[in-house]
Amino acid sequence: ASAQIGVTGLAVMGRNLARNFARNGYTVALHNRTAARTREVIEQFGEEGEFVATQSPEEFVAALERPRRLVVMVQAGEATDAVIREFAPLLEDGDVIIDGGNAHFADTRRREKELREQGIHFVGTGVSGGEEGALHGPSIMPGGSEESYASLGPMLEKISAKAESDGTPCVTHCGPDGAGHFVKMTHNGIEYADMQLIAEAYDLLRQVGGFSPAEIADIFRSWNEGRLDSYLIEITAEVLSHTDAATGKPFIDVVEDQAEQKGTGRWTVQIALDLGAPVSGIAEAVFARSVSGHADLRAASRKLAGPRPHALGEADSSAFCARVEQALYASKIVSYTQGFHEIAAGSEQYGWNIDLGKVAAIWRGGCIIRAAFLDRITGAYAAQPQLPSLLADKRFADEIAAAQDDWRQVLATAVTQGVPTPGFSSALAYYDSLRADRLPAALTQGQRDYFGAHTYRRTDRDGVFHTLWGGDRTEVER
Ligand code: NBP
Repeated sequence: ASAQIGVTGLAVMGRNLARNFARNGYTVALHNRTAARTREVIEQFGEEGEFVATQSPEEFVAALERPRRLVVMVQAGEATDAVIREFAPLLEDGDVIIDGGNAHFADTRRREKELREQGIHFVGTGVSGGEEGALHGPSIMPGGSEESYASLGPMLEKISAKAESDGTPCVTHCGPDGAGHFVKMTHNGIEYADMQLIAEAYDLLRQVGGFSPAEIADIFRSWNEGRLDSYLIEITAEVLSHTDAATGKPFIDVVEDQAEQKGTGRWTVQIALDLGAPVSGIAEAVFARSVSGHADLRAASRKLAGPRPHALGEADSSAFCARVEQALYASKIVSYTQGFHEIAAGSEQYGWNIDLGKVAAIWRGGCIIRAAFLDRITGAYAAQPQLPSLLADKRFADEIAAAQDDWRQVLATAVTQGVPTPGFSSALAYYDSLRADRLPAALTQGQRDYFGAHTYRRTDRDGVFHTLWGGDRTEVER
């Protein structure tokens, strides 16, 4: 046995992670269900480091130093269970299986428990950054036992991305069992919200601002020099400035406007509903993709009454552009506030004790939502580890205060002109709901008590009350 780590599942993610380990000086055992893929990796990349190619699970396990560390990088779901069933009987006490796929955290909790009973550590690990990240340094979100992290952590720290501002490795032990995959799921939910907000900014600049895709690319490039500096803004500019070779048109105009999804955004919303965490921005982002995909419904609705957006005059459009930047930034603060709320709620529900500041810190590099903004969130949690909400941080609150007039104006324009802005709008609604002195929830409680005797609490004294709506309307205490 000579390999410090092994990777089974050598499609794009697995092979690139294996190469990353090898490039960092580790000897890496390789395995794949279809052996041809293993040979291919050796042929193409064998020179990059020390690999041990293996043909069977037995050979793979035998190639690993103890405690064995096996990274499973196969399709999430049934394939992961199949691989675990195949390998677990070959392992011994203290060995570690690392699932780097996009597993649902509930599956990870189940697998961790089953394997723990067999003396095997199971580390459900979020890996973000796509294939490039896997090769050059992803953001890594491992869960599992403390003991497994002690053996695995230093290796993950070596292959991970490093935060640009201070060189910290973008990996942290998120917490027990499903914590890592939960953090990764929420990362993806926030990614959905970020993408939706950027899409709305683009749409407004195009339809109301009257800018061309190339001009909007330049606007995003300039935003990328400021507080919105992020990977997603950077690639947005690249996509918008690209010209379709076949037609000579802007690439954005030849792509069908129906967004697809693989499911992690949807999970984030489903779980948030169970936890009672209001992630309205992420939900709107998931629904916006879903609305876009309903081609028939959209075709049947195209003639519905309403304004058609028209471009502002040139002088107005540059002021509008600055306002859209404010709206985008304020909405972004809200969507991160909501995402971190969900992580806190999950951590509380499952007893994970997740350090939100560390989560923000490991998203600063390697992953899709990496951004200068995450340095700010890291700083906010460093200053106040028990921060109840990002909006409770003075700097964020001040920034929203400064942005809100523009944010409201942008929305007023969007509504008047008939441009859909579910992300911007829901972010502002959330913000105003939190600020409100009184919410109409009091009426909701009254209605619930009326039709279902669901009871209510009073503002002026403790206790649970019900009004005899069908009788003389006296109040009784329950
Ligand atoms: P895929 O998700 O396309 O999975 C392909 C791999 O799974 C191949 O190695 C395949 O083996 C193996 N596999 C399957 Br399918 N069924 C199997 C079974 N029953 N037993 C053993 N092996 C089986 O690969 P990927 O895109 O590299 O992603 C790997 C994991 O990483 C996924 O969970 C994905 O969600 C996650 N992820 C992907 C990205 C990304 O950007 N692509 C980012 C972050 C995380 P074969 O060669 O024999 O068919």
